[in-house]
Amino acid sequence: MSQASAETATLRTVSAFTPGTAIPHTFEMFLEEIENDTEAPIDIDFIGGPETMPPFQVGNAVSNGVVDMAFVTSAFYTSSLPAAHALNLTRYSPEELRETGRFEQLQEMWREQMNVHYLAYTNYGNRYHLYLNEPISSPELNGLRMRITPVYRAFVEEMGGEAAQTPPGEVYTALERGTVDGYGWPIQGIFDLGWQEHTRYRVDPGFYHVEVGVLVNQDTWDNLTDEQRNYLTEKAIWLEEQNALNEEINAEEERRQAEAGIETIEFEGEERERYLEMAYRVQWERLAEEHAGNAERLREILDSE
Ligand code: 173
Repeated sequence: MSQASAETATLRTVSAFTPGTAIPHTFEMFLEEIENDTEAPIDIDFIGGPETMPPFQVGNAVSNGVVDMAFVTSAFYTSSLPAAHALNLTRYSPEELRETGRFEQLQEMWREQMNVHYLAYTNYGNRYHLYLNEPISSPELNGLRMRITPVYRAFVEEMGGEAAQTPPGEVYTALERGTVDGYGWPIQGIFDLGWQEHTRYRVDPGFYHVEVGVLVNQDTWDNLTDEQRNYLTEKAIWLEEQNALNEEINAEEERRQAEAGIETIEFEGEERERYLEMAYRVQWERLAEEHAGNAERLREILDSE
């Protein structure tokens, strides 16, 4: 961080998602808000997206201070904070997390384990789906190879699919070459990188809550003035309010996907309930197996009454 004057701090910022696409849409509104505010005690030096830094390295970069701020999903930094992607399984909205003190517990954990301040939870209200090029008639993926991140791995494997992890930037080529039969991705954004050209089906319902966070390096955060921290926190709450836009955006994406000829494979009734129940159960189980301590702590914060 550079301190131009006592009043203004400049935060070097990266994004794990391509600028101008659906996922960073509200984050870019937040950057613009700050940029357009002539009174802002914060300057943002936006360095760029995945073209400037591989998405799975962004968490590490904000953790060790190579950058001051990052827009990144928890599934991309599980090597820095194991089980971080339990955030996707939250029973509570960001607003409810804040009201009940759970947000502070998350911040404590992110500070202790990753040396970052968890500033804002974006993309809540957006949901993950499976997309396929082969039809299925029940929640089974036997013989199918799916592009995944840690968000989808346990669920895909539980259904008998083979899981292949790639960053978003490699999905198009994998589909074009047929090295995968499908992929996991939110309802928003498949048009941004041209994936509709190689997508025949979307599986409904969507599952989990998409989480993409704004993280600030903890040393940077500690060196800000109270005024600067309060300013960023206010803007973060404003940013989380923009999650309300997702309902309408989701509907528009569904419409566009149908128009592009993507058919829906929809599980209904009891099968739908079983599909959703399985999604949550197998992910909590996987997290508990692999990272018992963090999984237990996160389950208490995100999933307890
Ligand atoms: O599929 C992914 O790359 C992924 O895990 C993700 C997470 C949040 C938003 C978009 C994609």
